[in-house]
Amino acid sequence: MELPRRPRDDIFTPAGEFRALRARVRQMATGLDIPSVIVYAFDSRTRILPFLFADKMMAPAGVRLIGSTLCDCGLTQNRIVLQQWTPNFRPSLAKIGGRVPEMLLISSMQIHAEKACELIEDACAMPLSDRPLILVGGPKAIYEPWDVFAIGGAPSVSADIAVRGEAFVLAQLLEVLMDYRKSGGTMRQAFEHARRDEALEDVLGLVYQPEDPTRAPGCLVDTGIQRLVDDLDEHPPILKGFHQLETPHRHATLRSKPLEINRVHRYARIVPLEMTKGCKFHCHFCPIPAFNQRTFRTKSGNHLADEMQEISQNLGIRHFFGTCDNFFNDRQRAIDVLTPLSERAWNNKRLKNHVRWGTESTQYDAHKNLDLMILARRSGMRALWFGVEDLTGNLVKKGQDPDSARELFQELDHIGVCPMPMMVHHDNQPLLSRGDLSGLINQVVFLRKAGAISMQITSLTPSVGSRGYEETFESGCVIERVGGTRVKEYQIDGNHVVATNSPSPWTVQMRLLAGYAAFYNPINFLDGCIRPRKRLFLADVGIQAVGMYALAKTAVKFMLWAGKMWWGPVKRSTESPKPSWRLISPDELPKRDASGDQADAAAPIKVRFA
Ligand code: B12
Ligand code: SF4
Repeated sequence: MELPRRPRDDIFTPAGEFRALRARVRQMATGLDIPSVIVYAFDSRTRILPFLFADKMMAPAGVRLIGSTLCDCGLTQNRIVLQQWTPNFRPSLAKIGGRVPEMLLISSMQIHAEKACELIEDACAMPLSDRPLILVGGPKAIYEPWDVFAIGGAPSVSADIAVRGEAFVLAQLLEVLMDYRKSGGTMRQAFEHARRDEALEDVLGLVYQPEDPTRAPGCLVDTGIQRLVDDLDEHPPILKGFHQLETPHRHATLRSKPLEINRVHRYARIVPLEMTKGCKFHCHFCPIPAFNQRTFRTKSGNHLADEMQEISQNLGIRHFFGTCDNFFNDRQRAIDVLTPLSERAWNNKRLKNHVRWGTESTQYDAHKNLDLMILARRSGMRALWFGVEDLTGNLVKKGQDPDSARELFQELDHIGVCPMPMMVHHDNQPLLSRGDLSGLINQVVFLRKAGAISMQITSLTPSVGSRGYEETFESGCVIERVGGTRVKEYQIDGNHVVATNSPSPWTVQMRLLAGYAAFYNPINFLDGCIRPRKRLFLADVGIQAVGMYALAKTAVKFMLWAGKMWWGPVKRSTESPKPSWRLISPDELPKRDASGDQADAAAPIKVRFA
């Protein structure tokens, strides 16, 4: 099911509120020293084409923004641990400035959730007096918050709060907690007292257990859908997040100091940068429009130019990946972003000569704005990823078609922007077709000829939070168990085939492999060398070489999964996963009895430390 949306006139926070909120919290945090550790959960079993190398070269934008927000709220003692760099880290052994962290903030996608749960389990094994306040955010908490409570059926192994919103929600939460924490105790105690006083109920976007679980057994309090910050320029300064990164290592503890700023570029070679958010389409397998409450938000071109310049000058990083869902979603906004980027210059060189960036767009919108591609190139754009899905529109129709793809790719090739298509393979698509373009390999070959530089092929997978999620399960195609073993969360990545009606699902996995092999192969590599693409020669042969290497590694994983499915038995499910807890609004929570030791809801008690 999709996330609900707020009433049209109540989607956004008031303009300037995010900045003002941070200033208020900063004031409250004056003189307090609250160490926190932020962890990006990462399951290395997900390392597969097409992100085999990119995944380790990035310091994700979400955790950086969380770190910047904490810092801008006056909580400056933080460490950001990326599990892809520091896989053995254990929160229970963490010390920052010799002190046990008061907050553990975990960010997780669904595919990394097992690792997130292990982190929670480790923190929950600490004595209660030391245990940090555990917050979980990111896609796992947004779409399936219930999974981070009573992990493995153990009530004591739980996060304290699942945050279903963006950094603004965290700042709002901090404002409430600081009111308690400033008079003493720890952040976890502040949370317990705030919850007891019902002070968290006005912070939209939180899920937590009721203070007294017997008041609503099996229920979690859900404070409602978040408000969004409309103007992304309101976000805190970008560099703050980079100052908090943990140096990559294989120890379970933290280093005494964060990674020196002048060494960040050695590890974080590509910077994911928030540029725009949202998409006007409504594909049945995608949760993005609903998460954004069908809005489209951007940073201004000048703000982005400032951020790129700052990062380039201070960190020496040249490559950026815009975390857009559909960059060309709105023509005017695209112009407003691209123009200042193309005009920015420092040290007598234009921005495009200092940095390069790429992002995502639909093929339809990019083609509609073909005339803007030269401006895009002048602004430093060097690659554009397209959700082509299926060129024939058999899976989803969003204006894509072979002719416009060819025209677009050729234009991009001509001006020096790499076209990077992303395909979704589905049951109605044959591997090869005759006389038309419906076959997967036909499309891959067609796109390669049209100028594609890279290729992503995923299989249609139920995406939690999307319109078609439940329907996919109910259609009976979703695989629940293979060889008696339950499909794991890390396998729900689109790379492992986990949803197909095919009587031989292993063949579908092998089709993905064949699709990749039709793109990354020695013939295409040699072709790229002999008949070089004018402006994209290096990118083409480089990506072919890396792609072939990554394909060899991916093939092993694909074949193992295909082998398991071949051996079987494959058991499918007809029921979508049900939440393990019921989410109730604060109003549904049975009120406390005025007699007894629980306070009357009408007169909430305020517990403060002396
Ligand atoms: C950029 C991106 C990537 C990049 C970089 C990922 C990275 N490590 O940074 C690349 C291309 C590598 C990538 C890969 C994949 N991605 Co991706 N990706 C995105 C994208 C477009 C933007 C993410 C981002 O940086 N946003 C900007 C930052 C600032 O926002 P944010 O991450 O959402 O974080 C905010 C909040 O979530 C919250 N928050 C986050 N963490 C925490 C923690 C706490 C404690 C708190 C309080 C708040 C909080 O606050 C943050 C700031 O406001 C999102 C879609 C989207 N628009 O969100 C998909 C998305 C995250 N990806 C997704 C998927 C499925 C994948 C892949 C599996 C795709 C594939 N088939 O291969 C792979 C996985 C690779 C791997 N092994 O990890 C899904 C995850 C779905 C889910 N339920 O988990 C998303 C949501 C897209 C979708 N389908 O909806 N991805
Ligand atoms: S075009 Fe892409 S981002 Fe937009 S709804 Fe469809 S899949 Fe999601």
